[in-house]
Amino acid sequence: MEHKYISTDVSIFCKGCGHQLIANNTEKALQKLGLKPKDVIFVTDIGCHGILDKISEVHTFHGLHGRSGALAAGAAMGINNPKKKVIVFIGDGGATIGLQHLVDAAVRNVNMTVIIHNNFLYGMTGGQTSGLTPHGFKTETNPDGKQYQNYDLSSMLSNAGGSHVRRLVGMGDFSEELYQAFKVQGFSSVEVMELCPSYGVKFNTGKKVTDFIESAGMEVKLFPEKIRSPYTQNERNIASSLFNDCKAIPVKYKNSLKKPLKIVLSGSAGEGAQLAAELFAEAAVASGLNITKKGSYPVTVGVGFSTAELILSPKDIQYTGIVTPDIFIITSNDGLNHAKAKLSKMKKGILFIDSSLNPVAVDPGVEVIQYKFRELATPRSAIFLALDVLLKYVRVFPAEAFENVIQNSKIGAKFNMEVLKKAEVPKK
Ligand SMILES: Cc1ncc(C[n+]2csc(CCOP(=O)(O)OP(=O)(O)O)c2C)c(N)n1
Ligand code: SF4
Repeated sequence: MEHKYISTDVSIFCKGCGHQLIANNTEKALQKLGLKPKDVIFVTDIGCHGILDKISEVHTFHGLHGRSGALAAGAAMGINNPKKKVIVFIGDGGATIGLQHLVDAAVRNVNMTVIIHNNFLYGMTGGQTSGLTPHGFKTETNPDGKQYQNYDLSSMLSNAGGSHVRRLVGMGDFSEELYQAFKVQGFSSVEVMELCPSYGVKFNTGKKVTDFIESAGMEVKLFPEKIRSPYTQNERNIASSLFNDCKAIPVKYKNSLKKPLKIVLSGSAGEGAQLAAELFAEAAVASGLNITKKGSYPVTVGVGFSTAELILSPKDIQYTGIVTPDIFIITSNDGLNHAKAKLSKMKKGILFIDSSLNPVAVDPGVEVIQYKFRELATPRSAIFLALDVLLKYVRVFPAEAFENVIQNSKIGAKFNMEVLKKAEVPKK
């Protein structure tokens, strides 16, 4: 087995849940497809099916309930690369909420596969009725059975023009059917019919999934395939995209990093934390490292905290979250207040903190470096100075790389480089 996409040795759903079978069959189908895990993107959303993220070993994006279809369509159109595979995992509840997104993706024949986990109810919230719940099916909200018909999602997606649309009963090995769908260039969907053992079976004792499929007149089949081109680059080019203007950054510097390094910057909105992190990331790439950057700030973008999380690594970075940082930089009171919870998890590493801030209690294993970042560099450039001092102190890549990136950036002309160049390095 060359690659792994889902850790199927861990069971994350209730015992007997069909979602686990979908996960297992997806893993098998992807094995057959043979893409590198880096070329596979799972888009999930809210619901039991969405906890698949926990055991995924590919790119994942978890969206709002019902929105995975739209998010995946955006990703697929933006990536616009037939060698990448975008797969949506959505429940019947989510498919009800995001129906138009799915239909629209089929209309455009967006290059993605949608796996609909149709257990006829909202599983995660206790078994309520969804738009795909068949007539007569009993749920938490319709204990006497739903009084009207479900809509036939697969028929709708097929009629909308999706290249490859299939409905199947989620039992045994259906990896070949998933593989056939994954292979399609264009829109494909597999509606997997299952019963939720925790609610569906409990409310509908003695009934089988096939009883409801039959009484609703839903066909279990591959719907007539459409020979259509997928939504293509020509159409995408006329729209703006985050992927336009991406430039390759040549490697000019060396680094000494042997394992991932997790850095959190925490300052105030309007004081450059996000830009500093982006320029730092560019310098890290120019030093041959992989890096991820996540930004977080309140919706009121001009006030309050602004934090950035950076992971640097000599190897691929599979997960971009930071639970325990190795290095924390705090340059303002807003930053300090926001940082407290995460800071309390640190048992070792380094805290660079502005000297003007009140002392903060940290684990004795954490080295604390107080520095006059705000006073020496002004509040607007304090985080830049802090990152420069960090590089000179821990020496993962040359501070020169960061300084050059700043100088060549949009703020370069006005930036006081002297304050970085003259920065004193704390004594070890
Ligand atoms: C916009 C929004 N509405 C409602 C909820 C509450 N909610 C969480 S999970 C869920 C049910 C999910 O059901 P389904 O999509 O069928 O997936 P399943 O749990 O059956 O896999 C709901 C309604 C939510 N999280 N977000
Ligand atoms: S509640 Fe139902 S859908 Fe959710 S994991 Fe349990 S069995 Fe599966």
